[in-house]
Amino acid sequence: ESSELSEVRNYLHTQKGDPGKYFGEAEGKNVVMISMESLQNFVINYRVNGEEVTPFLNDLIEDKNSLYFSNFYHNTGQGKTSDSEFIIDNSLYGLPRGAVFTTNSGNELNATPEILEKEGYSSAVFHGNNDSFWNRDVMYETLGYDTFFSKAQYDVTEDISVNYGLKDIPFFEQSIPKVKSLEEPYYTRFITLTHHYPFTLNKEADKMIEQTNTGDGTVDRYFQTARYMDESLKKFFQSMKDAGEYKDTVFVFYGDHYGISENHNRAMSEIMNEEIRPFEHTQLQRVPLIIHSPGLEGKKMDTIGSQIDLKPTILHLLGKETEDDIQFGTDLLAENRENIAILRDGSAISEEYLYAGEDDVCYDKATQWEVDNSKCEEIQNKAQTELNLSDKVVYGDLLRFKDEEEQLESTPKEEKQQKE
Ligand code: GP9
Ligand code: MN
Repeated sequence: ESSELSEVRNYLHTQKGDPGKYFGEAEGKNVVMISMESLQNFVINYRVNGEEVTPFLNDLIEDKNSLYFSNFYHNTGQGKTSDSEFIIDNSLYGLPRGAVFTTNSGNELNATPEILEKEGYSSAVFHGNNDSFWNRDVMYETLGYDTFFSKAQYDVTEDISVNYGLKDIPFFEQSIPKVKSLEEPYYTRFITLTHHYPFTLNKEADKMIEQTNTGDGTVDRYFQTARYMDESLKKFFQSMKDAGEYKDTVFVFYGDHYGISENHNRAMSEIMNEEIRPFEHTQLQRVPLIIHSPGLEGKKMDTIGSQIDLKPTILHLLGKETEDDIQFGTDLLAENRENIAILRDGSAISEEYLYAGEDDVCYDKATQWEVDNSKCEEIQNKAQTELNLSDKVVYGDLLRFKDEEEQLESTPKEEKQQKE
């Protein structure tokens, strides 16, 4: 059994990116992860009738203390938001079908909250929906979270709800005293909700920009709810400053998954001013990633990466080595990492090529032309290898063998020989 884990480990040992110059730059700081519902990267700096959709995020990207990644992809599958949470906390892929949160919530894992607990961190998740949605109440125990502030801990009235639950602005407002109650340093995730399909708002005051007019209601409403969420982030950021929770904190804003599916390609081609081929569709799987902390040296990065890379990136920022971890991602800030993103459908993106998995087409990125599939063979195979190995870890619950192996490794040689 645990020879399977060795197979994974052997593969991963050839894939490492060394911690870069940002290692330890946020040591001892709180971590605030913000899951931005359905936010795709194309809305960044996009304007509707001259008005920015995400004015707060656009400004934050320009801040001298912000790192912005413009080639950052989501890796999620059917588990949507829950997949993004799983991927980010474990640096393992979600599953080809179903949601790990519901199918494998009893697995042995080595998630970020558990790792940071050993460094003296507390941990919490904040979300305005029922605690059992996506089996979160069960899975957060497995991931090692201390506290889950869900709908029951918020004052949720119809007046301040829309769609799935509490609106983002009151959600963040009510979260502030809860954050203040946490023991520092903390590792936290805030999961927004209002910018969720079918992108509806129920108060005129919440509609801060016009809709677009492609005639596709989903696409047209998308910009309005995105604008509302952006406003909630702005208010939250300011409130954290006012509450004295800013100075010692690193903020990680990330999009959880796409919001506009390929069923809306006609309207999207109008929005993007280009035909949506498998190439553009794959590029639309980019989601925003902004890492911000006072004192951090900001930069715009064109590094190609994905959610799977966040765990080592964050742990390295906090000054925690990860070389013995079973993780499929690499530190986005490492200098020698391979520039690649692998999506759950088998798509893969490198600097030179883009392989669109579902359509089995290969593109040269520089010309954006379709090229012979052999050009993508290398990244296509790498994607298959990684997804298969990660699936083995999850389906086989292989991390339960990790501690055993580590004990063997740390046993003095003679004793080890006797054991064998
Ligand atoms: C539900 C929210 C949305 O609580 O996280 O989930 P999604 O449908 O985006 O996976
Ligand atoms: Mn979501």
